[in-house]
Amino acid sequence: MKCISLIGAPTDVGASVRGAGMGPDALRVAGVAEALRGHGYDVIDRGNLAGPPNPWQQPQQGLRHLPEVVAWNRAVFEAVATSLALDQVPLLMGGDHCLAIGSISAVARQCRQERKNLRVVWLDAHTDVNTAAISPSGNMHGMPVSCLLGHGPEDLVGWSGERAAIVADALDFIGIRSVDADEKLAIRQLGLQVFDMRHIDEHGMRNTMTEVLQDVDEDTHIHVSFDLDCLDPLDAPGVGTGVRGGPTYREMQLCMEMIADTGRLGSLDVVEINPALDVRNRTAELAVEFIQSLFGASTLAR
Ligand code: HAR
Ligand code: MN
Ligand code: MN
Ligand code: MN
Repeated sequence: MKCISLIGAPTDVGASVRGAGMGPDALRVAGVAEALRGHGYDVIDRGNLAGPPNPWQQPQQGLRHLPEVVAWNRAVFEAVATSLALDQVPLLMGGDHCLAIGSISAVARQCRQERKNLRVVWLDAHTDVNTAAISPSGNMHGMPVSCLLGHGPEDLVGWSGERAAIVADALDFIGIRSVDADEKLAIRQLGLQVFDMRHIDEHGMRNTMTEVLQDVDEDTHIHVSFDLDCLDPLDAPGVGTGVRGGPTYREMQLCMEMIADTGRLGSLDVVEINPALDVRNRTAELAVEFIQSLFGASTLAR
C-alpha cells in the first residue's frame, strides 16, 4: 500500500470570500491523518506550504491576485511533484480551487514520464472553466480548468511540459449546477464532458460513475479534484460559494466508493473548505468521511 502525503496550502488568494486558507488545519482537526492510518495507510503530514498573504485587491486585466496565485501554485507544484517522485499519493489540502493548477500540472508531468493515462474527476458545483476574458468575477478559483487545458495566463500554463496539462477527453465533471453564461460556450467549444445534476437526477450516480470510469485500466492514474461545494450546502455549509441542489450524502459516498474500487486513485485535491463559514467543523469532518471512502473504506470490508 502506498504512503499518503498530506500537503497543506493555507491560502484563499483565488477565492471570492476569505477563509479557505484555514482549510488544512480544519482537516487536521477533523482527524484526516488518523482516519487514514486507521485503514492501514502510512500517512506523512508534510505541514503547510508557505506563500504570500492575500492582498485583497480588485482584479487587474480580468485576473485577481495573479502574482499570488502563481506563487502558491509554484509551491504546490513542487510539493506534489516531490511526493509523486517518492511514489507517494499526494493529498493536497487547500486552500481554494486555484491550487489545482499546480497540483494537476505536477501529476500530468509525472504521468507523462511514467506513460500513464491520466484521468481527472472534477467534483464541483462549478466547472471552473472561466478565463480572464469571460470571468464575471476575476476570481481565479473559477479558472483552473482553463489553465490546465492551456488557455490561462502565460504564467500558469505549460508547467507539465506541454502547453495543455490535460486534454478535454481526460476530464469528467460531476455534480455541476452553476455555470456562468460565457462558460457554457467554453464548455461546448472545448468539448468537455459535464455530468451535471440533471444527469445525476435522471441516470443516478451509479450509471454516471460507470460511464466516467468505463475505460480505466491498469495504466490509468486517477486524480480526484474534490471541491467541497460539490455537496449540498445543507450537508457542507463551510464553503464560500455554496449552491443548493447537490448530490446527496449517499450519492457522494457511492461516487467515492466506485472510484476506490478501480484501485487507480493516484492523487487528490480537497479544496474550498471555509472554516469561517462552517458549523463546528462539520464540512471538514464530512470531507474526512468521503476521503476514507475514496481510499477504500467500506462498511463490510476489513
Ligand atoms: N463561476 C464563478 C466565478 O468564476 C464562481 C466560481 C467558483 N467558485 C468555486 N470554484 N468555488 O468551484 O466567479
Ligand atoms: Mn471548484
Ligand atoms: Mn465550486
Ligand atoms: Mn469522459
